[in-house]
Formats: sequence, C-alpha cells, structure tokens
Amino acid sequence: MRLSRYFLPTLKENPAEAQIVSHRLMLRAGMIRQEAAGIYAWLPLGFQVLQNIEQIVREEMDRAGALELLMPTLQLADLWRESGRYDAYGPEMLRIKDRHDRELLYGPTNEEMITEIFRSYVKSYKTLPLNLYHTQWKFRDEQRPRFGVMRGREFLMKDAYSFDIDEAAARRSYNRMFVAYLRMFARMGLKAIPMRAETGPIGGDLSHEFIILAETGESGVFINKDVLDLPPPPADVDYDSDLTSLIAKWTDLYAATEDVHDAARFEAEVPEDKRVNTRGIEVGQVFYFGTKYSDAMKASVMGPDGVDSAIHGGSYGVGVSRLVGGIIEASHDENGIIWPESVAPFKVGLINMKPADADTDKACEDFYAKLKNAGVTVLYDDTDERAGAKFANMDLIGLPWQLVIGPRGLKTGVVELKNRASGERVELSPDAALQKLTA
Ligand code: 5CA
Repeated sequence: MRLSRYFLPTLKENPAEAQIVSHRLMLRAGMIRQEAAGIYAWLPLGFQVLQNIEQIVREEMDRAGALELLMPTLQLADLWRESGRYDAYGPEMLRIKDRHDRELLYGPTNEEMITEIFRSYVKSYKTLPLNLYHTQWKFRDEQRPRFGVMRGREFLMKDAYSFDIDEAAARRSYNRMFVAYLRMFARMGLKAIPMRAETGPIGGDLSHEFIILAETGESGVFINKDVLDLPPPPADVDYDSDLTSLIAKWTDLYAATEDVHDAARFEAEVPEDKRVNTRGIEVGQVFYFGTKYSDAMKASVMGPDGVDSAIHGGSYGVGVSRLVGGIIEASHDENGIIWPESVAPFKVGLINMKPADADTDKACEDFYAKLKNAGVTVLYDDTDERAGAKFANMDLIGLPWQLVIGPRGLKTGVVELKNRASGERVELSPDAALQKLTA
C-alpha cells in the first residue's frame, strides 16, 4: 500500500478525551473514529488489525473442532422471553420495534438464538459433541462506556456455544476451549491468565476469565506470579486427548479476580514473594452452565439408552475489538504502538527518504514490488513529508520493521532496517534486507 493513496488520518496532538494509552494511540494512529459514546467506526489501519485478530481466533477455534456460522445482530424478544432473560437483562439491552410493532433487540450475546437453532435440528446424541461459533457485533448499553474500544457499547465478540450429552462431556468441551484460548492469546503476543470468575448474567457455576495484566485494567486480580512463566500449549496439541492435566498446570496456581478472591486461601497457598495483586483486562471468558438454557427452552436429545435428556451447555466469549486496545496496552512505548508481527496491519514500513530522487525512487519501487511479490505486507511512505515526520509517524503506527532507503546509503550500497520493538538499526545490503524480511 502506498501511503499517498492510503487513508491514515493521524493526529499530532493527544486527544483530550482519551484517558488511557491505548485509546490515545488508537485515535492518534487513525485507527478508529468515535461516532457516538462507545460506538466506533474502524478506519483502514484499525480495521486491518481487527481482522488479523479475528483470523487468529478463527484458526484456533477451528483447530479445536468448533464450527463457524453467522447469526444476525437482531433477535426476537420472544426468544428471550423463553429463557426469562428478556426482563432480567435490564437497561443494558437495546430494545427495538419494527414497523409491524414486533419487538426486537440488538443481541448482547446469543445463548437463546443458538439454543433455538440447535433444538430445531439436533435430536440425537450422535450429533454431539457440537461447538458452534461466530464473530459478530454485539450491543450492550453500558452505563459507563469508556477507554475507547475497551468498554464499548457496540463491540465485536467471538462467541462459541457447546452442546453435550452430559456434564462429563461438557467439561471436555470446556477444556478444549480453555486450551484454544491459551493458544490464541499467546499467538497475539499476550500473556492471558485464566482466573476463576463469577458468572454474572450468563449463569452457571464454572467460569474462567482470561485476563492480561495492565494497570489500566478494570478488574482487580490476585495471582501467584509463577503462572506468568507457564508455556502456552503447542500447535499440535491433541484436542481429542484428555486435557485435564494440561489445564491443571494453570488452575493449580492461584489466580482469581477480586469478585471471587479468597484471601485466606491466597495466603495459605502462595508464598509471600510470589503474591501479586494488580489489575487486568478481561479479553475472554468461558462458562459452563449445564442445563440452564436447555431446560428453559426445551433443547433435549435422545441418549444411547433411548431416553431424552436436556443438553449440557457452555459458552465462550472473546472480546475481539477489546483485544485491539488490550494488545496496545501490553505493547507500546512513548513513541507509539509496537505491534506483535502476528496482528500488525503491515509487516514493513518502507520509508523513501528523498522522493523525486531518481535512484531512491527506483530502489524503493523495486523493494516495494519484491516485498509484495513475496507476500509481505508493506506500507510504502512515498510522500514528500520531512524525514523526521515520517519516522515519527512510523513509530506511532508501530509496524514491526522500518526499512529506510535514501540517496546517501544507496551510494555505498546499503539500506537501513529498524526493528520497532528493540529500536535496533542495522545497515545492510538491499539483498540481505530483502532476505531478512521475506524469511
Ligand atoms: N455469552 C458469553 C460468552 S460467549 C458472554 O457474553 N461473555 S462475556 O459477557 O464475558 O463477554 C465476552 C467477552 O466480550 C468479554 O470477555 C470481553 O472481552 C468482551 N466484552 C464484554 N463486554 C464488552 C464491552 N462493553 N466492550 C468491549 N468488549 C466487551
């Protein structure tokens, strides 16, 4: 992509309304535009990151055996009356009437709708286990939308729903999601710690929140700091195997949100030098709620013994749009964002130090074409801004590599490659640079 043809409305000044660094940087880097309180338009740079995150989530969900579908944002109120949640959900739910006076709502989550789909088609245990998911916009009329995409009113969530014949099978489904979550967050460069948590309006008695540590987070947390050193499960983890011992490595170490924190246990189990009490950002939550929805909505299947019984369910959410802010909270410096390569909007920022200089233009065009041909995503700054402004802009938007090409270096046959994360700069031949970036 040529910067001269891109839409990157960066801001020089810090926006006054942004209280935390990720919100500030997302506005300054031209990633989002606020349209109303807690409602954002995603501009090209922000949208690319959002899509990259969604894709990692998708790959790990698919690897764990879940199946993607897409449910609508609007739902019938009557469906929610069946579960009893239409009234229970309160003012957070956006209620709408259509021209025929039918009551609709903008979905805050999809337990009811997926249960309705399930019960319409599945009659036998032979179809189980089943895990269906989608990534779709949600609306929750939060009392205090704040911190940009962290607590929005409209936000993008991946939500998955598992269906099983009994509790033991449902716990296996829960475990598969638990492992998939450890993997997806690690791939985004995050240390997301599973913590015992309350279930809130989703219900049930077993739940974990996946939380990344950050001072700006909304949740107070208590952990044994050894949990930060646990390695994520490998890519070839066998989802058909018994995952309990893998999961026990994580759940055996104390980690709890303040809502369920047990001070006596914390002190008894965790040596003093390993106790950490800090704040964190919840990027995902998993629930096992048994037959809460299947009882109310009559979703049952015939078991091997010929007897019908209510299915056991779980639901599994990931805050896809919140993650964009969460990753920035975890990875930035005073100059701007530092994207992990896996979610970066472009891998390389190519800086032309002297546009209109024939040799420099030629070298840049050549690089640009070769990188693109090799499948490397590149943002080519071909504008005639000052060099200082170009560097500041590239630091702000945080692409993992900056490739600087100017007449002086070209005379001695070198280009400069800067690693955004370490700040390290090396001069090397164009061929060596190309090799490094396409390896
Ligand atoms: N039905 C369940 C699981 S699918 C559910 O809705 N869970 S949740 O309420 O915990 O939401 C899932 C994830 O969405 C949260 O972990 C959080 O990362 C994200 N999320 C929730 N509310 C917001 C919000 N207002 N703004 C941005 N992200 C949010």
